[in-house]
Amino acid sequence: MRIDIITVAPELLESPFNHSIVQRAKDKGLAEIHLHNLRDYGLGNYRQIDDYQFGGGAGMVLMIEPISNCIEKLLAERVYDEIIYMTPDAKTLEQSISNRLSLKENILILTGHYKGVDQRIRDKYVTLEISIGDYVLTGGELAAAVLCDSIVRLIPGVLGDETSALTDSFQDNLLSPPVYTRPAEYKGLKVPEILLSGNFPKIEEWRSEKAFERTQQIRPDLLDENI
Ligand code: 6GU
Repeated sequence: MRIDIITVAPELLESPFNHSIVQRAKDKGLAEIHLHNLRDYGLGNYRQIDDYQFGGGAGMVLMIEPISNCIEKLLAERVYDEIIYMTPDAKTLEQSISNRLSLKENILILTGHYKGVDQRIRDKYVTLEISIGDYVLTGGELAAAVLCDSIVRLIPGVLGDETSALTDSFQDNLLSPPVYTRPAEYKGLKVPEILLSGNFPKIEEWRSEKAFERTQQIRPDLLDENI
């Protein structure tokens, strides 16, 4: 998979993509991530990329021309399966979206800043708009890092243990059950007996029960979605 990201702050994305799962995917040749600094497409001597909004109001808007020039250059090189705009005024990211995106060849991600981008960019190029939750970040870069991490770890071959992504929270709209490791007792705090029993059907049953209980307590809204 190839992911291109257009951003005004590429340095915010370098660290997350040079560590952990995403680095592993890059090393294995399963994912490529290319950052494009919007400033390189800025207009005039000052490389202008934003301007005041028509109609007045506080906050700058990213201009159509630099973004359009950058997108057109990339579109001339390859076909994108999705052109995604990261913005708080969009549908919230869910596991099902990451699952679907992990099967794509080429994804282009545009991250906003300030008041966002000129609406004409969204109308003309963007095929999918994603928010990562109901709160406001300074820019879309951290949101793009979240999206990419959630996608890249699902690419077949990226995770060492092929089954581990399947048992994540949310893969079945349930939160994960509690987990424990050695020691079996620490200062009087014990691991549930069942996990030490070696009775694997019973252990699975216990885990399902706990996952359901936890979901019911913390995220009952997820259970409605299972119906
Ligand atoms: Cl995608 N961008 C920004 N700026 N804030 C957000 C967001 C995105 N998702 C949640 N908050």
